[in-house]
Amino acid sequence: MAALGTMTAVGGGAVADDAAVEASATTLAGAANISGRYFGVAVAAGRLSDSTYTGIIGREFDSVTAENEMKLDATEPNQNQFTFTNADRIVNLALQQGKKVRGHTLAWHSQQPGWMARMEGSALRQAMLNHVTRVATYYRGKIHSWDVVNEAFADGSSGARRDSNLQRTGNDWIEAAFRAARAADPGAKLCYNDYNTDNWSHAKTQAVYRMVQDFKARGVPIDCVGFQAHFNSGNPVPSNYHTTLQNFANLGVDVQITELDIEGSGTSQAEQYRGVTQACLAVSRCTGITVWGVRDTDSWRSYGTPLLFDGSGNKKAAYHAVLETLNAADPGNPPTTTPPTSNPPTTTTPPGGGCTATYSEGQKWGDRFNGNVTVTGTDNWVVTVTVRYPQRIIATWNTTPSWDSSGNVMTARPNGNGNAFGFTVMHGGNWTWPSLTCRAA
Ligand code: 9MR
Repeated sequence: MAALGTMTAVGGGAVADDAAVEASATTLAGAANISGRYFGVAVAAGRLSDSTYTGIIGREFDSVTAENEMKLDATEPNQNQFTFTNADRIVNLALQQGKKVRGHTLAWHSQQPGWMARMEGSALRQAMLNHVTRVATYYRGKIHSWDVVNEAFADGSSGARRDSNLQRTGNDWIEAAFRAARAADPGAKLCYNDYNTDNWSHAKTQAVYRMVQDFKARGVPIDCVGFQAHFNSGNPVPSNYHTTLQNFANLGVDVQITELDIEGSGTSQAEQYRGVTQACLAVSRCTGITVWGVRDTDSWRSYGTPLLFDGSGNKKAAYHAVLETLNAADPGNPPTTTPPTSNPPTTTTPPGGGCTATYSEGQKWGDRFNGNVTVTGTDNWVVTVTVRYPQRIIATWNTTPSWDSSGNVMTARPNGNGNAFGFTVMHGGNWTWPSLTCRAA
């Protein structure tokens, strides 16, 4: 057999022998990317000065979720006063490193600021929709997937909605939140996220399933369902987990494992992590996995040592099980890993614009690529970036763009006095360069 790990170079003309393409990745994200998936982690702003912590994040993961910093109490501590400082520290770190960001969360019964927790009725409904709109608008273009609504169903056998001040505003509060989120950020995938929805036969799982089925039937904008996947001995990984993920995917939504942690240690923990990873890999619409923290000591339930790295940042057996499983994935269809060699011209200078916008390629991955725009000319110009279906811009940096209603056209200029900005495109197999125009503002 040929040597391992030799990938055909772009434009090299050689056709890779399947048996030779046993490329083995050495990081979680690298291994997840083999099958076009991402591997994410929950990040706490308060730990960003810990270099072991940031080193592992930088190396292993290609998606981040703010563990608490985008929640309602953090982003709107007083009504209509929004603070994004801590959330931005996480978002900017991620985008600078070409990582995706999962937004968590826009509407939730828990971690509400005091003013909201005391509200009811139509005032609360309005405040909730305002929150969704303002936060999703602020992060427009930067969020891969939003947990629009979190944990809205009751535990136990009732299959009912969870009682909360939001639920008491009327049963349609969830769809109202999704519609507001779609209007605010048409490029983000919109997810419903919950826990204890892993076992297909549980009433809560069935209830969420029926809601998603109803939303799809009535055209409520929902793109994905998040399965938190907090497991322990009382709530082990169910044997029908794959069935659950597949059944939801069959409704026409993506599924994502959003907060994975499994209490335990050693081989037993490692095998449960392997099972969850295999279940996701077996469902083509399971697009990625996020673990809920880096090291055991970073976990919200550190006593259960539920994560992939120990307190010193060493890889645990569970880490190796996940890496090995991801590496064994069938590359399937997609990913598209080979970008085309010919592209449109790098520069577009529209007549009378008085400015030039130049595109240059950034990093490329199986599912997305980065692009950079440099602008020269007199002050007060604005650049239009158009991407082609099924491409979507999922993140931007050094710019605060606005969007047309299709979500395909972004109007942007560099922040401050800068002359460059950048963005990440999910390409869906279409590697065509975005087209640029530049005009006087
Ligand atoms: O990990 C989060 C922890 O730091 C917070 O104290 C807690 C407060 O509710 O929220 C934790 O994250 C939760 C997530 O936002 C939603 N699903 C359950 C997670 C674990 O409790």
